[in-house]
Amino acid sequence: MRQSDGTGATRRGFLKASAAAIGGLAAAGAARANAADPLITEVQPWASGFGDGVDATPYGLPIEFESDVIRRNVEWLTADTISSINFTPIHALDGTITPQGCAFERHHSGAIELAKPDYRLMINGLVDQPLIFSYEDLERFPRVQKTFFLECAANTGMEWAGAQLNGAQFTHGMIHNMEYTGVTLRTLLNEAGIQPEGTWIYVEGADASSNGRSIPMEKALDDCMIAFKANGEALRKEHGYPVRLVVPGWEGNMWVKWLRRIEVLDGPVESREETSKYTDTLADGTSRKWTWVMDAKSVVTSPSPQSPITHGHGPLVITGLAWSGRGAIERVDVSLDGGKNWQTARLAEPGKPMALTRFYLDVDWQGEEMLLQSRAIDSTGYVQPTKTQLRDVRGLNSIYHNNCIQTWWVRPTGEAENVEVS
Ligand SMILES: Nc1nc2c(c(=O)[nH]1)N[C@H]1C(S)=C(S)[C@@H](COP(=O)(O)O)O[C@H]1N2
Ligand SMILES: [Mo]
Repeated sequence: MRQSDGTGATRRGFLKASAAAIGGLAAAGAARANAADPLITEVQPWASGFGDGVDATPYGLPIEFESDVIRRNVEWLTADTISSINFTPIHALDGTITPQGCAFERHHSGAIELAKPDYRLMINGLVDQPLIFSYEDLERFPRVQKTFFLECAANTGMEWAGAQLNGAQFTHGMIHNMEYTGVTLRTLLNEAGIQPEGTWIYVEGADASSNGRSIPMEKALDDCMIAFKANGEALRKEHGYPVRLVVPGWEGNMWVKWLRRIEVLDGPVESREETSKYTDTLADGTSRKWTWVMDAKSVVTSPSPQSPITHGHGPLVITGLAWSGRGAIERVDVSLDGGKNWQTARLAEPGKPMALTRFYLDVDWQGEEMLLQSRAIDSTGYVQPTKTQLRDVRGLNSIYHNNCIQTWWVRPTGEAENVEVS
């Protein structure tokens, strides 16, 4: 395997060298411009008339050729689509921002329609002055903007006992990454005035499930956000329009959508919430709970089962995503041989705390079988564990918080499959 250093100059040299190596045939990555190519020499239908006028789609959708880049669910996972989940098509995306339209959804009682004039947010409990905010009130507080990933604690949860779902979308797609605009939770809590005994908050949504959750005050005052915009535009209905809670780095179930109430309390509310559901089984049969932070994790998004290699031998871009709820991604290593040898991947941009980081590894693929893996290392020095290492601690019966290294078996045909290596 050869690897370019990622600079344009090297890459051009690399393409030229591989063209020469295969004796003047069309090089992988670029064809010689000597054969007549009708797409170059002939006038095409799209150049023989006019295209659409400016108002054809006042709010644009992806072009029809991209119609398979959509959220998908796995029908047998849940009884219906109301209390259910679907998955982000991470195998088909690049960069780090997830467009809202294909960002996975998780609802306990369906996505509700709540108009801004009907929106209210109440802060009560152990505060000096209980307050009720309208949507317009929220817009008048000093605003902040930050990008964070949201990962459902159940992401990769079907993979504990063995390689199961064939595609990065299904194994790792309960994640999205958006640029949020809103106000800090600290600003609103301080507006109400937290009393000294107020050490926890209980947050709930306006939907029938309410998705009530307890959050320690330390986290609430640290970096939580009351968000009303995502990726520059209003939150979509399915992501909590008009207002959702953002809890950076912590499991998705705490990011309450359609946020309606924040109660300041002197302890967690256990009976009313689902904390008991979100426990992690350990190898010795005991359980742990309140594992809120999402540990460092990564996955190769392409090539992968839904994104096979279709372009033949030569230059191949291996790419994927890495993230950590404990800080920024420092480094990502990629292995082509199931974890025996590792190469350091190139980060598209330096990692941002608690946000997705894109990595690339440019290789010269000559049709050899690969056992593709990626391994994330975050700013705390934590290294993403292998599946075996994780199972030694957590056993086979866990659901939540599976952050192990994923393996794709890439065959000489370029097709890929979800596998495990020992
Ligand atoms: N009000 C409310 N908030 C909610 C939920 C819900 O059902 N109702 N689901 C939670 C869970 S389990 C997850 S993983 C995230 C999913 O957010 P998303 O639908 O924007 O992807 O929302 C959380 N917030
Ligand atoms: Mo979740």
